[in-house]
Amino acid sequence: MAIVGSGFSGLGAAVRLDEAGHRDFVVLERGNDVGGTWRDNTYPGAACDVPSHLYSYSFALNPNWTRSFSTQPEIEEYICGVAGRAGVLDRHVFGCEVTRAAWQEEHHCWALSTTRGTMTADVLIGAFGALAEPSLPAIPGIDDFDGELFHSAQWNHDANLAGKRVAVIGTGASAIQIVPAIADTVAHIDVYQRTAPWLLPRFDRPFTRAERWAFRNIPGVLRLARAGIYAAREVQVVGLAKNPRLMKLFELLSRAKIRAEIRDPQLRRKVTPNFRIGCKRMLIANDWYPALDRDDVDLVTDGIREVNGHSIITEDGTAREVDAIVVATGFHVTDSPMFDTICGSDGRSLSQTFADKGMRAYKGTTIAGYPNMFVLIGPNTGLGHTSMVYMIESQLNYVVDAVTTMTRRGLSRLDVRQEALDAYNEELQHKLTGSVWMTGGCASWYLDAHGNNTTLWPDFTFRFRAQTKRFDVDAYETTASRNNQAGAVDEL
Ligand code: N01
Repeated sequence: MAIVGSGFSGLGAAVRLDEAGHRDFVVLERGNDVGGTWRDNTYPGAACDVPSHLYSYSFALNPNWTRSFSTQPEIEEYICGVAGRAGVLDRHVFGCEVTRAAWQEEHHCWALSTTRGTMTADVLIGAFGALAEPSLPAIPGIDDFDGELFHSAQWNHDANLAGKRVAVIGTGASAIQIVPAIADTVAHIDVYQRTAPWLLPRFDRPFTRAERWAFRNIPGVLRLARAGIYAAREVQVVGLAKNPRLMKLFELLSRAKIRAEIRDPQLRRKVTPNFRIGCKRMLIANDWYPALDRDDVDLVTDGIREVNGHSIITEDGTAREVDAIVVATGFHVTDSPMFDTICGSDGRSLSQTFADKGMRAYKGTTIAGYPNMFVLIGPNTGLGHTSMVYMIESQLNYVVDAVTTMTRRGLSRLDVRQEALDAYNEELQHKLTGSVWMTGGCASWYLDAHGNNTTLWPDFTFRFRAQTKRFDVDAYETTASRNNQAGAVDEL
C-alpha cells in the first residue's frame, strides 16, 4: 500500500493500518518530516481554532497540552511524537513527491512515479490534504514586486520584517492570526480585505497546573474534556446545516464584539460583513479588531488593481508603498493540482473526472473508476465548526475495514459502483440546499466553479462516523485476486 502524504490523515492511516496488522505500506511524503499543514504553516501567530483535546487523535490523547487552543509548534511536536511512538517512521520516504499515479488494469495495481523513482502499490491512499497547495492571487505585476513576497503557508523566516511596511492580502483564518502577531514588530501594515469575515470570541487560556495534573492522573478526564468540546461544537450544526435563521444569535454576538473592540465608526462599518454568519468559515480571535484599530494598521477595502515596483495600487488609483507583501489568500481546495496526476481505469485524470459535476466521491473516500484508491479528507468531508481529525478517524475506520475485507476475501480490485456514488451525492446535495453555506449570500471556497458545495459535510459528524464504521462491500464491484480466486469465491 502507498500512502501519499504524512499530515494528520496520512500519518493516522499509517498508525491505524499498522495496528490492524496491515504493515506492508510506505508513506510517500514530499516534505522532510511528518505534520503536513502543521509542518508547513509556521507563520507568526499560527494556532488552531479547535481546542486541542478534540483536535488530536482519539488513539493518542495528549494530557500535556499547555493551553486550550494550541499553537502550531505544539501541534507539530504532538504529531512528530505520535509518529515516533507508533513506530511507523521506518516506512516513511521523505523528500518524495508523487508526480503521477496511474491504475494498471492488467495488474490490478497503481503505478507511481515519484521524484525518487517508480513503484507499484495494490492500494493507494491519497492523504495529500485539502489545504496543501497555496493559492496565489492573479494580480498584475505581483511577480515583479521589488520587495519580499511570500504566501502565509510558505513563510519566509529569513525575511526581517522589523520596522518594515507590510501589506497583508486576505482576511481569512490565516491573516487574522498573522496581523496581530506582527503588528508590534513592523512599522506599518496595510490589510487588503475583499470580504469582511464574521468573528467570534476565542476562549483561549493556558491550562492551570491542577487541570494538567488531572489530565495526566485522573482516568477519564481527558475523554470527558474531549466529549464536552465535541458536544458544544456539534450543536452548531443545527444552525449551520438545518436552520440558518438560528445563526442570527451568533451574528448578534459578533456585532457586539465589533462595537466593543473598535472605536472608529467608519472602521466598524468596513469590518461588518454583509452575509449571514456561517456562510464562510466563522473565525475566532480577540486580537483582530484591536489590531485593525491601531494607528499603524490600515484596512484597505478597495480592490487591488496592480502591483508596480514597491507599490500596491488599488482600483481608486491610490498607490501604497510597501517593503513586503504577505499573501494570505488560501489554498487550491476544489482544484488541487494533485487531481491532474491521478489517472483511473479509463486513463482519465481526476481533474477530468471532476470537470463536469465537480469533486464527488462515495462517503468522501472512493471514486468510481479509481479502483483500490481511498482519498482522505476527500469531497464533502470538510468542516467549519469542529475537528477535522474526527472526520479523518471516521474515514480511517472505513479504509482499514476495506483493506481487511480485501485481505480476508482475497480481493485484488474494488471499485465503487457509479450508482452508489451518484445516490450518495444526490442525498448529500439535497441536505446542503437549505444550509447557510448555500443560502447565506456569500462567495466562498466551499463552493466550486459550478456553484456546488463539494467540500463540506452537511450533517452531524456522528452521522458520518456511523456511515463509515464498516466497509460496505456491496456498494463495490469486486474482483478476486488470481492467486486467491478459488478461496475467494468460496468466501464470497
Ligand atoms: O485562506 P482563506 P486562509 N485578492 O481562503 C482573500 C484553515 N485554517 O489561509 O473572502 C484579494 O480562508 C479572501 O477573500 P474572500 C481553515 O480551514 C485553519 O486564511 O474570498 N483577496 C480571504 O479573505 C481556513 O478556512 C486555521 O473575498 C483575496 C483570504 O484571502 C483555511 O485554512 C488557521 C484574493 C483567504 O482566506 C484557509 O484559511 C488558518 C485576491 N485575489 C487556516 N484571493 C486553524 O486555526 C483570496 N483573497 C485550524
